[in-house]
Parts: sequence; structure tokens; C-alpha cells
Amino acid sequence: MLIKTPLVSAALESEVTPEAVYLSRRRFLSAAAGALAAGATTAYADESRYADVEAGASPAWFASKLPQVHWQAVTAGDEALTPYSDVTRYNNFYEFGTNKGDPARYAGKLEVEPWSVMIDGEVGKPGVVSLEHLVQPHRLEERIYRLRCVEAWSMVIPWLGFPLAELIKHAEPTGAAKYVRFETRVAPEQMAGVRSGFSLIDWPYVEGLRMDEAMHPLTIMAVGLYGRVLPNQNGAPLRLVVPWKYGFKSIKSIVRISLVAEQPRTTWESLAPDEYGFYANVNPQVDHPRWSQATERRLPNSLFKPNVMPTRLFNGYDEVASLYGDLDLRKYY
Ligand SMILES: Nc1nc2c(c(=O)[nH]1)N[C@H]1C(S)=C(S)[C@@H](COP(=O)(O)O)O[C@H]1N2
Ligand SMILES: [Mo]
Repeated sequence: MLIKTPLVSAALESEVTPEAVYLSRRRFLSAAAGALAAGATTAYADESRYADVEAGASPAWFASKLPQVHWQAVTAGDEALTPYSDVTRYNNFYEFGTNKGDPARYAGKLEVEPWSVMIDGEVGKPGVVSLEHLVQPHRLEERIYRLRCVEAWSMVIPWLGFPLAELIKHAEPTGAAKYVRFETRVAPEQMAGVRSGFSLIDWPYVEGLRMDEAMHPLTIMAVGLYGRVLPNQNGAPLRLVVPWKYGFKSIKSIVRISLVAEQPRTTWESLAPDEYGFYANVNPQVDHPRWSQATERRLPNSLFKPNVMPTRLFNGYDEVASLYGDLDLRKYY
């Protein structure tokens, strides 16, 4: 494991557990758990698997969650993880620019501490909650998911998060709640892409799910990846991950979650409704008007190793098919 000086840029120093301290603590806890544990079920992830992960800050709210993580709660079978360097340097986060390298280069500017989220709409318990309070009731799980971008590339990413369903239940939705609407933070002074006059996007970036999609156990709120806190370019400190839908549904850096009665107007659907639908379920049989969706390029790839593979319906997550039993997937793409 690479140990570097922790980056304490955004967070208060007193609230950050330096990486070296965290690692030694984790080894200690791990050994202690082993000693206790005839019945212990949770094994710690093999650290060597994450050997190429850069060390970074671990805010207190995150570090305190790590000893209870349910590692590998969902895996991607024998599919190899996309290396950390690709996961964190090849990104779409238009608030920071439209080039794949822009988020890694510029998202460090985003101040993620303190962070709060507004929960409103058709709920019994509306309010503004700090990130710490929002995450506190939930046990983190590692979910190793395929991520299929509508641009026909894909990755396999080990997220850390908790089911969105748990958060929704906490908010006590009313009977009128039929959809969930999410909004990304808008901070022009920290986001060059938002300042740019060339952007077509009407900020904030908005996404949405039907209530049953939001409640599906595969749908998570992610706060980490590769065993550590989410890098800003991947949507720190809180982002959605819906593995059977195109990547653009998995909205980053969320500041507002609203339970609503009507289908929300979402960013990409509003921009180009013939190209991007509200559902955006991964589907090799419904092509994008300008390219085929039948195959995908699994990163990392190169000219000599294109790594092209067939795309699967629902990105291979067949268990969600029952959500769409009576829906024409060609019409509701
Ligand atoms: N706020 C916001 N969320 C976003 C985007 C964005 O531009 N802004 N891009 C989306 C797209 S197109 C993809 S493929 C994924 C990429 O996530 P990753 O960079 O963590 O792999 O984030 C999605 N979430
Ligand atoms: Mo995407």
C-alpha cells in the first residue's frame, strides 16, 4: 500500500484521519476481529487488491464507517476492476469541463466540506441535513458494479455506499411520491464548466428515477470508491449509482433530493430528447441515433488491445427486468 502525505486541502485538519493512522488502525481492528471471531462474517478486503490507490484524506465521518464496511457485498464475478488511475482520470463531470481529463484536473477546487443536502417534496420529514448526519445511520457496503456510459465505454468500479431505499425510508415519503429528483451543486466560482458561456447545459445538473427504481436494492448513494472517500472528480461527497442505466443517470455531488409526484425534467433528456431518454436503461438493441449501443469498450483499452465486448440488456443486471414488464423499451429508452 502506497503511503503518502495525506491531502488535507479541503477538510479541517482536526477532522482528518491521516492515511497512515487509518491503515494501522484498520490492521489492528482487522486482527482483533479475527481473534474474536468464530462467527464473524465480514472479511476485510485484500489490501493488495487496492495497492495502486493513491493515499488521501479520510474525513472523520468516513473513517468511522470503515470498520463496519460490508466488503464485496456485490461483486462483478470474475470481471477485472478498472484500475484506480482510469476510474479517477477518465471522467464525465461537465461542471468542470467536457474533456475526460478536466474533472481530475479541476474538481479539486470543489469545497466538499462542509456539505449539506436538502430533502424535500412529498416527505414527512423534510429538511436540510449535514452529510455526516445523512450518512450516519447507514452501514457502508462495497458494491462492485459495471458502469456503462452512453458513449459506449465501460468500467468496473468498487463503490462504497448504502441503498438509496434506506435514505428514502428515513425521509418518510407520502403516498403522492412517485419519482425522485436529484440536483447537483452549482458553484460557478469553483466550476469552470459552469462559468463557461459555451455550455449547453442549464445548471444545475438534474436527474431522476421512478420510485420503484429508486427503491431497488441495486440503487445506491455512493460516498467512496476503492476503499476510500470519493475523489471530487467522481462526485464527492455524495453521488447516485444506478448500475443498469447509462452513466449519465448516476448524478454527482448531490445537494438536493426531492420526492415528487411528476416525472422530473432531467438534464440530458431536456437537451436532446431523441438521443437521451428519461429511463436510459442500458440496451444493446436500442441504438443512439449517432452510434450503435451493441458493444462497449472496456477501459483500459488501447489501439492494440481494443477490449471491445458485447453490451448486455440492463448492463447485465437481469434482476431489474421485472420493473419494466409492461414498458416498451424502444419507446421508453
Ligand atoms: N453532475 C454531474 N453528474 C454526472 C455527470 C456530469 O457531467 N455532471 N456525468 C455523468 C456521466 S455521462 C457519467 S458516464 C458518469 C461518470 O462517472 P465517473 O466519472 O465517476 O466514472 O457520471 C455522470 N454524472
Ligand atoms: Mo456518460
